[in-house]
Amino acid sequence: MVRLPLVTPFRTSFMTEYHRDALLVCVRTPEGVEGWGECVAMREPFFSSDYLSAAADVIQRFLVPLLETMDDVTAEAASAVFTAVKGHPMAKAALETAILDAQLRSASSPVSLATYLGATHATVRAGVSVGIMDSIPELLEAVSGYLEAGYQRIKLKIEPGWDLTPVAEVRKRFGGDVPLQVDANGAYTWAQADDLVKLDDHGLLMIEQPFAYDDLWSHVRLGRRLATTPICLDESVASPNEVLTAVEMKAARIINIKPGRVGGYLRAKQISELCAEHDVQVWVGGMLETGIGRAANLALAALPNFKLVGDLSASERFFKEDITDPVVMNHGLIKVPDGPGIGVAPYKDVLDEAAEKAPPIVIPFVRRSPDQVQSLLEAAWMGPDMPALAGEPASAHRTAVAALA
Ligand code: NPG
Repeated sequence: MVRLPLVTPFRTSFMTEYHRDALLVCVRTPEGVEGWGECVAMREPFFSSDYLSAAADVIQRFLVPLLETMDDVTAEAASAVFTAVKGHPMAKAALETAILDAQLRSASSPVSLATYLGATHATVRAGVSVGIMDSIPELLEAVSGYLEAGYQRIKLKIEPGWDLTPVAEVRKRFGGDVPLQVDANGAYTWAQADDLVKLDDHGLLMIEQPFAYDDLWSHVRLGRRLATTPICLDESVASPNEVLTAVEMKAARIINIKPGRVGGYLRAKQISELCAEHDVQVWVGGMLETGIGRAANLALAALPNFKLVGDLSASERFFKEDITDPVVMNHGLIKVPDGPGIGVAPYKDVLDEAAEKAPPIVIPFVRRSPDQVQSLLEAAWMGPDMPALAGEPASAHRTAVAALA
């Protein structure tokens, strides 16, 4: 686990972040090649049901044991066996990315994640997400700084009460040509739809996730009332099937693809192809990633279907010091890493410092039969370290579960 202070607090409709706690996953091949992945879950399940300690738990208890049944651990095969575990996409994505990174680095001719995924661009356009602020002058100053720095697209976080005025003021000050979009993180209910309809007059690129993640129907209805502004979905779609449902229902014309939310880069690519078949535009969403996740997101954004500018900003937008070589922006563009794998690795001193605070969890890889894994899973379920079970005899708990069932 690493903790990075944010340069300024980042406020969304669901929380204010002062620092980023990131769970880093490292896999080591028998030859000693390391691969890295970052788990984008937050400490609390406020963005989605994922949260950090649950991700760490599911990786240890369930995902690693599933890998132990495989003869040849590859990211593609891991992605397939991980479907046995329902949900927990951010845990799956972190482990799968670490495996993929190691796999690409240890190939007979090492290849970058961008090349492996099929990237067609060497640079991508930088976009920035601007949090909810205490005042309009503060917001205008922040937006002005980002535009001067060269950001090619501005996303404003909104919530009921912080929507029309900030959008109108940004338009008034910076003009109608600034590529501008808004993101509500599901903060509105259908009763507040009129406010969202008023946003239609401001030439926005999109309104992202205005309603709750499980409220596709309100998105459909809002779409019918908006003359020009497309709706984009984020939290509502975590799998190709959910994307298909949303698209067929006409709940969205745009999808924000976050590799963590959809369970990894392989699924992210698959969803981007599905969207292209249905004429749905896509872009890469950000989750305040450290340099590890940021590097991998850049590779995804370089794929041909990602035509819209993503939440891809320089490391310094969020962190004074990143844990890898920092991601930098030049003239509004960011270079896609071209080294083997994700192209970056965490600085050793950062890892040493993190290890002093909380020792890393090391999981030895033991090859097991499916039966052995089954007993392991049962043992994990009954383990004394399960907080809810502490002190309870296993048989009593078994009875409780049977009674519930
Ligand atoms: O550029 O990394 C970034 C941040 C982009 O606004 C951003 N992310 O809802 O999309 C979001 C939001 C977010 C941040 C969500 C952190 C969850 C955690």
